[in-house]
Amino acid sequence: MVYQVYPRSFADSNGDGIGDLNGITAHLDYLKKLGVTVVWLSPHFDSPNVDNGYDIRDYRKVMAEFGTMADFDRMLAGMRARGIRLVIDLVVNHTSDQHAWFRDAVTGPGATHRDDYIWRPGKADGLPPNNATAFFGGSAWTKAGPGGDYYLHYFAPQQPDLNWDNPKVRQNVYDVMRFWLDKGVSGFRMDVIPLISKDQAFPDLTAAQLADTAATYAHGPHTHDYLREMNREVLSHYDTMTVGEAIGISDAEDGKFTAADRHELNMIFHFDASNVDRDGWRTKPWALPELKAIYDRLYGALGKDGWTATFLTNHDKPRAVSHFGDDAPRWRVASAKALATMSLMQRGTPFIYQGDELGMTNYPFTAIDQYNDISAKNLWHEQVEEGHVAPAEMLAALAKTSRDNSRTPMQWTAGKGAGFTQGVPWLAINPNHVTINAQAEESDAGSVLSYYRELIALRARMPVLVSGDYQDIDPGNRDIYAFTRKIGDDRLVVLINFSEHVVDYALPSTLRLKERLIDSVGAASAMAGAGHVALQPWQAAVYRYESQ
Ligand code: TEU
Ligand code: CA
Repeated sequence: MVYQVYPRSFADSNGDGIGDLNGITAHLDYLKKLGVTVVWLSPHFDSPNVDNGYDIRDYRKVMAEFGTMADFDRMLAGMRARGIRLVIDLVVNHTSDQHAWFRDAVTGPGATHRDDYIWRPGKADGLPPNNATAFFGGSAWTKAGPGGDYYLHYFAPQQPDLNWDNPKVRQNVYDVMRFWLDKGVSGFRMDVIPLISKDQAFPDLTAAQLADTAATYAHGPHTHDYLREMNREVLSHYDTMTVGEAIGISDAEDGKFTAADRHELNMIFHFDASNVDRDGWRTKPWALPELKAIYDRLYGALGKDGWTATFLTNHDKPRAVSHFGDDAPRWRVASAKALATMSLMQRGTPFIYQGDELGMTNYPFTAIDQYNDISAKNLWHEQVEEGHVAPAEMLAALAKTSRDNSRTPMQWTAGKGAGFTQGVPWLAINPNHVTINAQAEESDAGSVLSYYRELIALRARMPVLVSGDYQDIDPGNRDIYAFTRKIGDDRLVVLINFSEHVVDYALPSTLRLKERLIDSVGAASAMAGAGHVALQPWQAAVYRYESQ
């Protein structure tokens, strides 16, 4: 049961408005009580924070705002004492432009670290080496330093891509990994890992390739060679867990990263579910059967022995309840519980993003200056300031999709600063913390938090929920998500009402309910032996069943 901590927004221990490692240490009992067994910590390394830590200046140093190495060691010891393992973020497709390697590289051709990065001359007509675009807008190339060459950056210009074809670079990365593993961390979440290998010819991209740069950049020639080398040289020598952020990778390709006999990674994140309503930066309508089909395809591709990670959101996505549920006061609690049931009862390793266990919602953004995220700011610049999109249209899209929605501070209490900080928070706290907060939910048996604890405990005691077969028993239903999990005689059916009306749901004729294991509403919805269940709006329940 993995819990993602975004350190900047989790808990501020010293009143500077920025979450820190001591703040995490202070809340370890909360994580323990929730039932978390692994923490994934978003980057905690020294960084100028152009992209909130995903631009690393020194891989062996703790970000000053987050604390010291002694604080890190204390946090790790506190986790281990509670049986919680720590997985850290490995961001090695790129470094910060302030990293010592790049500062040397940029001094010109012939610099010691020049070939740690990717440099190419521009085209004769003053254009960059090719037409590749960066995820945060503009060209993926920036001209810098003497010699007039351009360097490659798939993200911001302040995030130059490392040259993985240089064996020295790979050895440096492996040394960084050993440094943290030797300290006692238990693995890595690997940032944009499919992007590390590049087609070094850098041909101009076609319009189709440019329309999906994630898929284009994710298919370099040597990615799997490098991952196998990393496994052989580093991972195989430690007891680790690895999860790759597989942007641009289809579910059919999952096994190339995760099949046990390939010795690469343990699991990867797929983004199809979180992109079900996305069309570039715009949103589009979605229906439940599309979401169900995504899970079905993934399990189909994985086969019986494949393994995956399931998640509803992370620090790059809107809040789960605002995205897939209904965050209006009337349905927020019910729909957050429904989504938790969907995610935590799936096959695979569940990842919970901080605050989701409270049913935290998107922030009510109304103006561009409320945003912190570089991707929102750059999009505004490219689309609105350049006159392509009306401000109101972009503001409406950003309010739904912005990464800042999930980055607002954790809501611990109803008080000023939400129990997150005694100072001025680095990003505004959602005003709804007066009702949505850990303290209030702690003492409420009907809260989202209480329900998460129940679900996690259920999963922990029932192996069928972890590794049992998954089958969607009603894929076309637009209101109800109904799936079974089974191993031998251990048979469970999960029923979730995604609609805002009561549904009298008839089970397949071969299936009879036996015993209710968990229920998000607590209403007596069906008796043993029943063949149908009246499901309240957004109600979710898990039953044992028997086959007739
Ligand atoms: O994310 C990769 C990535 O592609 C996303 O930023 C994507 O652009 C976004 O989800 C659009 O919705 C990883 C990190 O998770 C992210 O925070 C970093 O900004 C990015 O890599 C660069 O390191
Ligand atoms: Ca702080």
